[in-house]
Amino acid sequence: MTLTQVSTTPFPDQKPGTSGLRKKVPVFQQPNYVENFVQAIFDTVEEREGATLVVGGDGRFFNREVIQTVLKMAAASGFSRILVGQRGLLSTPAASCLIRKYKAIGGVVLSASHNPGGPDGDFGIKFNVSHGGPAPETFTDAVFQRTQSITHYRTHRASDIDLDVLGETRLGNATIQVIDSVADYTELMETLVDFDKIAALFVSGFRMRFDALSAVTGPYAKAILEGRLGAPAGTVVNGEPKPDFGGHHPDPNPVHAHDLMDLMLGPDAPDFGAASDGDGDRNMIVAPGLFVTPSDSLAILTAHAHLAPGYAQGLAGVARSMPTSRAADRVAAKLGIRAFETPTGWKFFANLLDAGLVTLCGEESAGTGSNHIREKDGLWAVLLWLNILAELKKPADKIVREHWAAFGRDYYARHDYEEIETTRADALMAHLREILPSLPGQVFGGLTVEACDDFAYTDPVDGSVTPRQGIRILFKEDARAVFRLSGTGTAGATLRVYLERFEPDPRRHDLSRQDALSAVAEAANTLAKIGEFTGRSAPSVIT
Ligand code: G16
Repeated sequence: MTLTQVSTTPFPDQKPGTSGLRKKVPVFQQPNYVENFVQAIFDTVEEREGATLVVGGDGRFFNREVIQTVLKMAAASGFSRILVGQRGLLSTPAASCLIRKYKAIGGVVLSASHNPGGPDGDFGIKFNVSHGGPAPETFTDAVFQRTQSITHYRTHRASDIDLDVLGETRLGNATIQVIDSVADYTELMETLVDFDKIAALFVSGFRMRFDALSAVTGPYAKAILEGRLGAPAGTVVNGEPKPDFGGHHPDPNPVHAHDLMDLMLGPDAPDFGAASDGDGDRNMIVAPGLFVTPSDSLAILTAHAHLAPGYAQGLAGVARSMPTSRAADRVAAKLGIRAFETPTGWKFFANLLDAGLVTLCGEESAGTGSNHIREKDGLWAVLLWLNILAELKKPADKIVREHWAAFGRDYYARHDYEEIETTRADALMAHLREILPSLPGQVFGGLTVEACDDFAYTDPVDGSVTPRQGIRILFKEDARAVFRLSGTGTAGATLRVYLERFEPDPRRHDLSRQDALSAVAEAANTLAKIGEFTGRSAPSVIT
């Protein structure tokens, strides 16, 4: 085993986005590509000497190889203890939990989240800082700067670490510890939700299906739902993480989790359905015969969280990303707690959570979380739902309908136009920004524009301002359309159009989402000239 310094030259494209560096697998497979980026991260972690580092990934294609590279480079870069998940697996929320519990300086998480995997799929590397959440922009900017001037990286020439067996190995001055990927996370869940109550629910005959989409949550869901809570074997399906996710697109929405949707909307639906994504931070909730939008799920969890032991004291506040529907705001108003609207991206919640301003937060993109870690947490959301179901002893669909009856229903849908040319997408956004001042008072699709802006966020904790976070258009008819470009795609640009309309009248809570939102969709299409700019006549995905 020798410590070596290897010469290298910069790659121009290593700029991390919202969730780290995401590219196609073949890009990461170029010689030195991974090493350059990892060294740039380590060089940016100033206090790494003698510190603890967490390492893991979502098991996608190339995970094991990159884990070995990261471990050898971390040992050569001064970290003294490196915790790595068994088989190289750690869900993003489990990594966040470990960083906090073991006071690590941070963690390297290998994942492209909900993006597809396999040899031609996506790969990603992200760094989470000592509070357990995604690195702030100051950090990722510094990493990018470093990638542009890198001349060498450090590593140990050593044989691979056995990732399958729990235990410790010395590598130079560092100790590498292969840890149980699930144990610490399970322990944390036990402090938040009532395992006994949920176990009693399963004993009473309650049945659910959890679809792990052949991604990382499988081992966690099996250990907790089937192992600890006594759900029957087979409750967790697609529970073995596979390098190509078994051909699944591990994005838990009605389109990609269609098997679960078919079951839940069919005659043999169990009492509850749930799914999670590639790295385990997103969740999808389905009641019998009824898909629960992530925006509604956040609102319902906010209304009932006090029923779980971890939230029995009540909530400090709730935060949602701007494109998420306003359903949670209505609950916050009733509870008399604060509600915050942040830009898309989990890092904006971290400041609010650290300052104790909010307890729960969530996003339309199926991320829900609380102050227990600094990431969204798919399985946690499912467990909190189960705790609420066990307490209320009502069918899940009834809980949703009663919620609408009490607060009104926010009809909601997202239209994605994927892989459009970047120049076309940029032109559409520029067009919107140009016409914004003239929109108020104009009528589109029978709806009148009341107000509109390009969302800018002032962080209530540190006062920092984040401009240009998406176009919001409010209509007098209590409807809203939001336009923004995705920050997580790896090919071309993805335009996201978020459509929403509030319906207070319970007699109108059973419309199809399409019917309820057709006027808003028409208004959005017309005013943004979507067809003209994208060259598409319909969205690629509607969720
Ligand atoms: C990441 C962020 C999320 C955010 C999402 C937005 O999710 O962590 O907070 O909602 O990106 O994606 P887009 O920019 O494509 O709309 P993940 O699960 O990819 O890490």
